[in-house]
Amino acid sequence: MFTRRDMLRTSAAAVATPLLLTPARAESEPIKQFALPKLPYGYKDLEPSIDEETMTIHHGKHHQAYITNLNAAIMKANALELFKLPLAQTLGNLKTVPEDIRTAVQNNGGGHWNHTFFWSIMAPVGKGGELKGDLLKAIEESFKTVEDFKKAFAAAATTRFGSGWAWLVKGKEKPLAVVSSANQDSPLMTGVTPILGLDVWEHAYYLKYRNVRAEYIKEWWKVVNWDAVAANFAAN
Ligand code: MN3
Repeated sequence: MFTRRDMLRTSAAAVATPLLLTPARAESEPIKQFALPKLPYGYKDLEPSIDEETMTIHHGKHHQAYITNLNAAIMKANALELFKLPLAQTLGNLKTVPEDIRTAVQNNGGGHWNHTFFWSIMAPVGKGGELKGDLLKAIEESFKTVEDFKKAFAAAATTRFGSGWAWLVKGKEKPLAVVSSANQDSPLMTGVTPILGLDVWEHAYYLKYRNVRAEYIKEWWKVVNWDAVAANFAAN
C-alpha cells in the first residue's frame, strides 16, 4: 500500500537527486568560451581615419558575430579542447579541427583572430609611434624604401577582389613580405606570421568611404600603431 509517508519519501528522494549532483557540477571546470576583447581606445578615437559609427558596428556587431558563431560551432561539435588552445595554434593546424566544423572555425576563428589583431595594430592619430629601428631596416631590405613598401601593401589591399585582408608578414625569403587573403583567412593558415594587417571588407570602410577603398587605405596609414607592429616583428 502506498501511504502518505511513502509519497513524502519519494518526493524527498526526487528532490535529493539533483542536490547530490550539485557538488560534482560545481567542481567541474567552467567552460571558458571566446569573448570580445576590449578595444585599447574608444570608438571615436581613430577619427578622422575611421569614423565612430564604423568602429561601433565593426567591433560590437561584426567581430562579436564571429565570436558567437565560433563558440556555437565548438559547442555543437563538443570540441571543447578548442577553447583551451591558443586560437593562432588552431588556425595554423586546421586539419586537427573536426571536419564538420572546420570551415566554421576557419571563417569565424579567422574572423575573431584577424579582428583582435587589427584592433591591436591601430592607435589614435599621433599615438602610434614611428616606423624606425629593426623594423624600418627590415622593410628597406625587403622593399627598398618605405614608399615602395606602402605601394606594395596598398596594391595588395586594393586588388584583393571582394572581401579580405592585406598583410605584412614575416617572409620566407626576405625578412618581410606583403600578401593578401580572401574572406577571413589568415596568413597563419599558410605558416607565416602577420605583423600588420588591414581589413578591406566593405564593412570596414563603406559608411565613410563608400566604394572608394583606395582612399580608406590612404587614410588608414595615419592610425597604424608602429610600436605595436615593431613589437610583433621583434616577438615572432
Ligand atoms: Mn572586419
